[in-house]
Amino acid sequence: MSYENIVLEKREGIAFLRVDRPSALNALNAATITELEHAIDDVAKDEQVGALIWHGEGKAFIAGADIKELATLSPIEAKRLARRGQLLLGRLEGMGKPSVAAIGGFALGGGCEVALACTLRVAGDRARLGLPEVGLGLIPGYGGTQRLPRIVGTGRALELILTAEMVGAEEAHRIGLVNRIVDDAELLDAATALAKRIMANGPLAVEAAIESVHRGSDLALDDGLVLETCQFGVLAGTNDMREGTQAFIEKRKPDFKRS
Ligand code: DAK
Repeated sequence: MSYENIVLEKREGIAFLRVDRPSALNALNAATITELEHAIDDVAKDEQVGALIWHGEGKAFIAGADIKELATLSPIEAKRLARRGQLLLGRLEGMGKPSVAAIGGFALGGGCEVALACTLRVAGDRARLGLPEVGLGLIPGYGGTQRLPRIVGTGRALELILTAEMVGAEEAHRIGLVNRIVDDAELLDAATALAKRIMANGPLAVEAAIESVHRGSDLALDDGLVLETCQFGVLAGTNDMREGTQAFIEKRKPDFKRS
């Protein structure tokens, strides 16, 4: 599939996914969602790719769903598009590889929700994040009401959602909405360094840790602990676990094979 609204590049085991509609501040229309579905599927299946970095062209990460298109949708079309967006972000979150949102500029509405579905978030110092949907007579529809409170807590999530106000990078960092802030000029380098740091670890362990944290947050503590022990047991049977422990004993770097 050739892409018109996104660019997908793979370098050194990292997939760089860039939304490329700068004239609309990278707003997500249906055509872009279709391309993103294809790209995420590609990244998820590609054994050579260990991590994804999602970023945006120009002065926005993503300024949300395409409001001009939204205004033309029938309720059924809106429902279908919303479900496709939710499934897309579920696929991103659950693809078994870490993803880093490199947030340069606006990450609003659906754009903020994309960032929330990424494993980690790095913001450029001029980033502006928010969920302005209630100002449009909507509520966040791509998981914002669910993922935001899990990341920043219910009180802060409700404040952001109900006021519809944007926060800058500093405030986003203070409340835990983003993991790191860097100079805008260093955004991609910082996201890449973070992805590489994670990729130096056992990929099966990274996958299991992401799954344990995400699944576990929906479970009672005891059930989450059982999930953790199951993941632990599965990893104990992998070559990567033997390699990781042996490398420690032999005082060398491990060479993980994802097996
Ligand atoms: N959609 C479409 N076009 C957009 C856009 C958007 N979200 N954001 C910006 N643009 C367009 C502008 O219309 C303008 O186009 P032209 O007028 O030049 O043709 C161009 O991008 C540049 O934008 P501005 O001229 O406005 O740039 P400024 O620097 O002055 O302002 C801004 C930047 C980000 C403050 C402003 O553009 C803005 O407020 N944009 C809208 C942000 C927003 O409200 N985003 C949230 C959208 S709501 C659903 C599932 C999910 C969702 C909805 C439904 N289902 C349940 C159905 C998600 C909803 C959302 O994301």
